[in-house]
Amino acid sequence: MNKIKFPEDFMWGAATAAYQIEGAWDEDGKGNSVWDTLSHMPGVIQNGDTGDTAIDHYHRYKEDVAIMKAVGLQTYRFSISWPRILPEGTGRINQKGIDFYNSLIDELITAGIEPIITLYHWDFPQALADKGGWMNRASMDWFAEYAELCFKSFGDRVKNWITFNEPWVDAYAVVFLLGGPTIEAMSRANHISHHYMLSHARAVEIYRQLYPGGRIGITLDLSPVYTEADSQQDKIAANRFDGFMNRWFLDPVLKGSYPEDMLAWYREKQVAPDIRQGDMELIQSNRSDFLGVNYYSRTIVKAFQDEPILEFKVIENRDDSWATNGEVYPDGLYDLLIRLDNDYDHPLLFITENGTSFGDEELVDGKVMDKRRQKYLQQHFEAASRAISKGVNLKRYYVWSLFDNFEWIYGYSRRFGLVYVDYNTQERIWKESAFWYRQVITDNGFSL
Ligand code: IFM
Repeated sequence: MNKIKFPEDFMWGAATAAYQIEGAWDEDGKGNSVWDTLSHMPGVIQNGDTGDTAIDHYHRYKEDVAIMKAVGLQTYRFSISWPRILPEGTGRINQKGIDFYNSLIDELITAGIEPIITLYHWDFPQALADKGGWMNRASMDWFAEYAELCFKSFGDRVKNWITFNEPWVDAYAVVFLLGGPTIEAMSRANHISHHYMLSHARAVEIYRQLYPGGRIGITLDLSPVYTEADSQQDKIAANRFDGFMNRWFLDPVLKGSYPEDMLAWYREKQVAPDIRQGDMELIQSNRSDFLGVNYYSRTIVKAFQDEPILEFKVIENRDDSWATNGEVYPDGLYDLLIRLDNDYDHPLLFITENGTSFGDEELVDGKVMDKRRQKYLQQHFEAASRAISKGVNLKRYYVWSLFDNFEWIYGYSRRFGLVYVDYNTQERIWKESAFWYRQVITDNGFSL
């Protein structure tokens, strides 16, 4: 039997996000987010689901922290709902929102669980969306105001911060949902992504002035890219996909500049962002302390000249009978971690999300026998351990997710949790994988 052991200082955790678990969508003075708006539009979310109640974490956070403690989590990643503390996005502060997060943080610390906060996990204030949202260059001032309020309210106890979750999905997914990149859609997404990078840099700058001893980074959804054939054209396409999804964010946050090849490509295609004087200096002087990696799957691409802007085609490689969020490919995590270590000067890495969901998960006799999830996690933990043994500076692992929750446009149809939630009663029931994870944490490893 092969024993996998993690380093002494390695930390195990789980992750969630505000809109996906909190509920209480219009309680205690909270403002609306774009997800409140979207989920109330008929036909947008599967089964007409909304995050109105979600898993009612807003009212049940004490019970939920007790579950985290029982599972043995050493650290917990959650996000703040921007409109819960700033109902109009800027200006007026909602003290009840601040109180909620203070209580949650205190509860975590009392339970011996280290909090790590994501500032922005997609639930953008509707009031700011009405002012042009992230397309508006003023968004970096809005975000700076919000970030500063969070740092000042919670920074005495929270020492690890994530500015953005998966900016690529937030900026570019729409491009694909609407049927592929047009000049207008790509140009828009590139503008938005530049505003994310500026907002990130501003938040890093503010945080460092306030709390020089803490750490601040960003979470990117990264996908290692492969080709099916060995052709030169496909390799060029793979490099472009890598530039489009991975390097477009990795380079600014870790190196302080955009990848030259992508910038030139976007300029040629007339979809480049509007980079103004001083922007790159701001980005350059506020690089991240750590990188949060969300890994779900790899991407296989081939050259496709008929696609007018990016000239690649993603080859569908899903295995929906097995899992959602793509093919199960643990070696991709290994390849990705090694690549980050090599190309970005040995950065401090946290896996801020990794996990899987099944459409057919059921409670039978009070139990959820999710051996598939356990296998999935075990394979990915093993890949992470292999990367660590090669010298990669990976220090934390957050499973997505602790609880079943609202999976965006899929509503409640996909269950990612270690803990099952009965959405009728809000009862939390440990899946088999939660018991297994508790043992992994206790042993700081497992046997294969
Ligand atoms: O649920 C999402 C999360 O909000 C962001 N990363 C991927 C997860 C699973 O799809």
